[in-house]
Formats: sequence, C-alpha cells, structure tokens
Amino acid sequence: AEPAPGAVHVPHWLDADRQHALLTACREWARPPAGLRTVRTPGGGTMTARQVCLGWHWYPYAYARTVVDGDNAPVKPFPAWLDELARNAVADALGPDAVPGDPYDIALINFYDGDARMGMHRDGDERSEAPVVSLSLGDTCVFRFGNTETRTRPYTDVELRSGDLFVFGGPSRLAFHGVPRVLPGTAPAWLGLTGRLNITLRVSGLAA
Ligand code: MD5
Ligand code: FE
Repeated sequence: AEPAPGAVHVPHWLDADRQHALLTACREWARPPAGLRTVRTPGGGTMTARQVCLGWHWYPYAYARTVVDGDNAPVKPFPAWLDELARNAVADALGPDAVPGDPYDIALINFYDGDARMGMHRDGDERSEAPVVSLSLGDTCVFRFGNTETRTRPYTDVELRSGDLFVFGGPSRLAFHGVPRVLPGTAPAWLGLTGRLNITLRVSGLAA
C-alpha cells in the first residue's frame, strides 16, 4: 500500500525467524555501554519511547559519535548486515532505482512500553535524501502519517504490526509523522516481546 507518494507500507515483510533475530540483536544493543537511554528535548520535555542508536548517536537535534546525552561511551557500530537489510527493503518497496549509492549507516531503535507515544515531528537531521526504512516488532501501533507543511490534518492513520516494513522516500521523506498510540497486548505471543520496538535505518550523509 502507498498512502502517499514515496511512502510504502509492506505488511509482514519480516517472517517469524527474522523478527526473532532482529529482536535478539536489539536486546543486545540495548545493553550498556551506549545502551538504551531516555531522550530529553531542549525544551525540557522527555520522550516516552526510550532509544538506542547504532553508527551515529542521535540527540535533539544532531548526530554525534558518542552518547553525548548519556554515558559518553562511543556509539555501537552499525553492522553491514543492516545495510544489506535496508537496501533489500528499499528495493522491495520502491524498486531498485530508489536504492541509494551511499551505505546505510544509522539505526535508531525506539522501545515503546506502557503508554509510550511519539509526537508529530519531521526527521531532518540527516544530510541525505535517501529513503528511511522502518521495521516494527511487537505490539501493533497507530502510526500517523501526515503532510510536509503542518503537524495537523490532513494525515492518514495506519496500523503497523510486528514484522511490517514502511519505507519513506521521495516527497514523504520530510513529512510529519508520529505514533499516537500503541495497542497493548497485540504482539504475537511467539515473539516474547511486551510492548513495541521500531528500528529505523538511515543514511547520514555525514563524513565517516
Ligand atoms: C516509530 N520512528 O515508529 C517511528 C517510525 C523516528 C520515528 O518516527 O523518528 O524514530 S519511523 C517513521 C518515519 C521516518 C522518516 C520519515 C517518515 C516517517 N515520514 O515521512 O513519515 O518509532
Ligand atoms: Fe521520525
């Protein structure tokens, strides 16, 4: 399904084995040093989803090679298999011509538990127009896909389930979007995850 130009939702893109493998890897990455942390915004707010980064560490609103808003440890490396996964995702969703020349080199992994949500925002800290790849695990969420002008209507609400792929390319790359809610208890029982996890794969466009 293509809810907007360049935005493609591919349900069930990851089979059960790949969901398990990705979840196991995310749990390893979440451990210290440079593990899961709470993101604080300059305005004094706190993000309810907790986050871990690979390759480059994101903090509001820039990238660094160390966890500047946490333990100051070097960010964990971005593995080559995630670049492969991202390239396959873009090719499947948008076609081979949409696969970027530069390698994917950032993963942002968001852990949603309890009442975690994500407010409407745009992702503009990368210096690349490469599509963003989003993979969901665990509980179903309501994902709100908006427009490029305002954080309000018009928007489209889409349910993202465990194993779903969403790719944001072209004009949708800079659209406002958010996660107004997670539907508790909807994760597949065989996965063994309470809550929701989302992994985004990005091209930084920053000097290595
Ligand atoms: C999530 N994560 O479910 C979402 C999924 C984030 C974030 O929003 O910034 O970590 S990724 C959604 C996304 C990424 C890039 C562009 C657009 C959506 N978009 O144009 O709608 O935790
Ligand atoms: Fe985002």
